[in-house]
Amino acid sequence: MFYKVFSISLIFVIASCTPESQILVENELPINKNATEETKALYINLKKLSGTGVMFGHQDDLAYGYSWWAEPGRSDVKESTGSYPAIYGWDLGDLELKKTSNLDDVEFHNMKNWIKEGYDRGGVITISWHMNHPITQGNSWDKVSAVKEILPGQLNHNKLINYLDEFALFINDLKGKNGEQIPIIFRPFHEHNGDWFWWGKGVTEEADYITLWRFTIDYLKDQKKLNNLLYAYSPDRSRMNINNFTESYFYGYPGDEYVDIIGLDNYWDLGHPNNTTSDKDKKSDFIKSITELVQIADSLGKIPALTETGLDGLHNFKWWTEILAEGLLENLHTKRIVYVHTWRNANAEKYGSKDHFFASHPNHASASNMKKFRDMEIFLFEDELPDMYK
Ligand code: BMA
Repeated sequence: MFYKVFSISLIFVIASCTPESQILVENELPINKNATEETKALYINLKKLSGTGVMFGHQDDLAYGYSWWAEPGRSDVKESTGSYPAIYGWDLGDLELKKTSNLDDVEFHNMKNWIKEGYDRGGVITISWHMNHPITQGNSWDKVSAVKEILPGQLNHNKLINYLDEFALFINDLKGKNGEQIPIIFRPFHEHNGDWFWWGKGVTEEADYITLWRFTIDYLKDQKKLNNLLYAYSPDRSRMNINNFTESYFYGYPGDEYVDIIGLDNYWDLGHPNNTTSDKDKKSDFIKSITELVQIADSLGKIPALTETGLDGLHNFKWWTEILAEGLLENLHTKRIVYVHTWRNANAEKYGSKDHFFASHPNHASASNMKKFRDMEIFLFEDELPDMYK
């Protein structure tokens, strides 16, 4: 495996210097061969970006911030750095229950408009889904077996179908100015190697997870004819063996025909409070995780991304440059990650006692450091993006 990963990535690096390879990339397609023109363009442009720029993303960026709620035009990222993020993340949890707002109180009607707004400005949209438990009425964190029971032929399969139908209705409503479907990076059933979601390890068997993933993608693609989705796979670093990263990465991997983006959620190496290893080891583990992630993506001809990261509460005011940027600038591989996506800035009033935010808000002591990060050439915010849809 290592030999294969190494040799193929070497070929890719050499090839990526030649004009021929540019032609090769342009002819490449996402897993959905019927993807819309804009979705194909996004796929190619993400690939081309690798090595030239790293896009910055933020969850729920336009919906609310640390000290405001649903105020048009606002964004903690913009107010801290001068630009909106390049990637906008949204979560559909509770949509499947036909609720009008998601699990974090973002109204779906508004979410659709914010998705359109970000896309119209040239931003890239990613969607995750904290899907509620399909059987118990519990939420995503209800660790009761469900995956086996909702697979094709099983008693509760219709629950999954109903949920996916709700999803398709939502996605079909996302259209750009010319009536085109807005391309979306969809990241379903994330962090499946963790033991906290009902689709995760310990509750769900690996083979059942793979079947769930494949069924979901086939259904959305072939039955619902959604041709504007790219698919991101994103295990969580905290449950991976860093000395055996590549092998542990593939736990639950649904196969090359089912994944466009080789993602990783890594909070663990970037200051997660439960990680008690030394700062030096955290840094080298972070670098190792991203280096190998990029090597895996290269070996498969796919797109590497840090699909979730951040330091909750940003108590290290220099986290942006000293932890995130330093790790990502380490070597030729780490620099080739295509985007980094930070989690939400929970509204302090709504969220209650404890701070829960991952991007700087303008009055926080980390804001000037985030601005420094934003000013580094390699990190791309919305106002620095090339046209991602042509
Ligand atoms: C978690 C936390 C929760 C939130 C959930 C879905 O990481 O931020 O507060 O409800 O994500 O966004």
